[in-house]
Amino acid sequence: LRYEAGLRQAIDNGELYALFQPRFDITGRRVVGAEALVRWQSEEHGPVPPSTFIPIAENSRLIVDIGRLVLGEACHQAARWAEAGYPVPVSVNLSPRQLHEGELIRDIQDAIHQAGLPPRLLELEITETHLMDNVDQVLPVLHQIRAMGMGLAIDDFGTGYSSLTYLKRLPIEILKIDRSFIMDVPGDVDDEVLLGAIISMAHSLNFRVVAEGVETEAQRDFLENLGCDEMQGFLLGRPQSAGKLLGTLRRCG
Ligand code: G
Ligand code: G
Ligand code: MN
Ligand code: NA
Repeated sequence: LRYEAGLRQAIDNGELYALFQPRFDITGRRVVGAEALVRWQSEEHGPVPPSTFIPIAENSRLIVDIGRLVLGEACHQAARWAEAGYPVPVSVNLSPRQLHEGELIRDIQDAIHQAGLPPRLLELEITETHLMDNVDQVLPVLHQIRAMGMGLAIDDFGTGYSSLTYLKRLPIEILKIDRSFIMDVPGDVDDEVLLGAIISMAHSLNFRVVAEGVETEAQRDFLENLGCDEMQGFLLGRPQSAGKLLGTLRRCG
């Protein structure tokens, strides 16, 4: 609880901010988007990793405030990239609570209006596990998001147990394959086969497929051969400031 109060204060003090990780086409030549990832630079504790404070925030309503902050910052920066001639979508992670509490749709509308961002340049990510555990409550919100013209991606795909044919009935167009499936390829035959099956089935159902956590050229080659569409990972770009991302766009936009 003390930690929660500290986090509350950190939000008010402006200690939280977003970095942006570029997403590339599978050749690695062009940036096709960027994912907003929240960071906390604490006056008191130094940098606090999201794996520490996101779960705390998710256990309170703080995640709604953090989500709103990231959404605002992401839309603002994506509008600036677009003005500079690089209209690539920004992705924002949604927490379960944001989908159930608070005023998500209004927060989204406020963020894009204040930034003057075309809705198609905002994409929202929801994890497979959360989606599957709450389809009935979440589905109407997903339809609203799509009706407003924004993109929807399923995050950490493969860690839950949903079937792609089931997912296809939801208004989702992008599948982000969890890093755990990428980690040991090429080499781990089971994962190689699994990846190939996921990608080809996803394509036959018209999903766009993004590989997460690509760290080596060998992984990239392997994914390109499987026909994977896009990728994210340390090989091509770490989470970086919005200004640095603009530089990346100038080189690879
Ligand atoms: O950036 P990093 O790999 O350290 O993020 C760790 C975890 O925190 C990831 O699962 C990521 O999805 C989550 N995360 C990062 N930024 C946000 C955010 O703005 N909102 C939510 N809900 N989760 C985030
Ligand atoms: O859960 P989600 O996919 O939203 O989280 C993305 C997280 O993955 C971020 O914390 C980001 O820092 C991390 N990440 C991104 N690329 C790589 C990578 O190539 N390797 C590893 N280990 N982590 C990565
Ligand atoms: Mn994500
Ligand atoms: Na993910």
